[in-house]
Amino acid sequence: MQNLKKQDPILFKLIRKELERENANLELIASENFAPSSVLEAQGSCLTNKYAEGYPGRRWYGGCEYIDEVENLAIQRAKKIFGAEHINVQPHSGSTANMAVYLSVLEFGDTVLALDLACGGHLTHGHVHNFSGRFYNIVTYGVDRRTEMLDYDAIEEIAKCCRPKMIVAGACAYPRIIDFKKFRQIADKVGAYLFVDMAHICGLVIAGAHPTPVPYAEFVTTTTHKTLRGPRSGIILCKKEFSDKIDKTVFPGIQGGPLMHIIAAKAVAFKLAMSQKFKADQFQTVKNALALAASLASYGFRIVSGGTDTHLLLVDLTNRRLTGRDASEILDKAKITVNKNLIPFDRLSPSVTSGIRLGTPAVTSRGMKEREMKKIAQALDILLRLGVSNNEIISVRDLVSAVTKQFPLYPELLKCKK
Ligand code: DSN
Repeated sequence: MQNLKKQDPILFKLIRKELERENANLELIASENFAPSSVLEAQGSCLTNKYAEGYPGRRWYGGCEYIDEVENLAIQRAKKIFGAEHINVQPHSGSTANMAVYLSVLEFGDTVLALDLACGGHLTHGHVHNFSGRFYNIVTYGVDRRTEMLDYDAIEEIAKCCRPKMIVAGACAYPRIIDFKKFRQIADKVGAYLFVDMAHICGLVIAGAHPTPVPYAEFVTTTTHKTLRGPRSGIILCKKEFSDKIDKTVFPGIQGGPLMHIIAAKAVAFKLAMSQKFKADQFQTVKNALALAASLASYGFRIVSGGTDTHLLLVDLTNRRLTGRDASEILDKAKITVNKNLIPFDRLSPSVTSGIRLGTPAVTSRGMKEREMKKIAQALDILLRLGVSNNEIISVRDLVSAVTKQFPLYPELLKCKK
């Protein structure tokens, strides 16, 4: 980044500081990860210069011969890793991917059945201020009060009652395996489309560490930057019969020119996702989440639903007399990054919360294993107590520093002159 350093030293410094922060901190936000350098390079390439409205072979601009090859490569690779009939790689984000699915087959006012945000759903699954909550009649299902897991019989009852045109499955803060086959059966019983947002578990699905929704759902969307470890963006997978509708809704329906540098970076991420290393990392991500949950439970933390099957866990802090907001602030001081999160049937507001969400994708990408998860649990046990002292925070910061130094991030970038 020597040109950036010369021409915009202020911005160069900020990027450098963020690089150092990412390297020095323990990143436990379940939706974050570290894109490989090859993904960053494709994102930073000259493809950012090119307008390419339309689709390969059908563009509104000249000069798209290489751009077409880039997009086709991304599509072919995605088809291979997901086994999908049709792929649109142009959505700028997970939210626009979701918007395109709704707009392709629903009318405004149609009923959509989706997971309640308070039980782990996403904004685009019906939040009152989001387009989804404003355009559609959203009915929600939750988790069972006792098990804190999805209750498919209860979901079926709600579906039979509200007769949705679409059922949305998928979550941001649900730690258990989602049974997509059961969702398909429910959708069939009420004549609804099934739409799965697999953003969080995408990498696990590719590796076979979580069952795939692709055979069961008409529509599947995902972001590409979470467990998949690609650039910040989204894609849509659908059955062939909906390919025209989806493509037309993405462009010209809701987007103009595609971000070709990002599509190129997605193609790189899809290639890397075919490797044995990627597969092993995804299984290790789950093993690490299991180890972290078990270790935290041994310190007396209550893990929502009693554990995890995936890359994330929710920790209820009620018995520690801390809120999620307090916890996240304390952890920040010791360079451990998490997010506060509602737990099912939370009595606190979304900006305070009774819990935190922890995820293992980013620490696993750095090479950490069960041994480090035990150290992280020990650090959380020290920090998440009412009245933790400054000395304790400093001692954990030293522990974090020792662990992160063992697993350097982007070493070639850090070596560059400041
Ligand atoms: N905001 C993301 C998450 O943190 O789960 C979902 O898009």
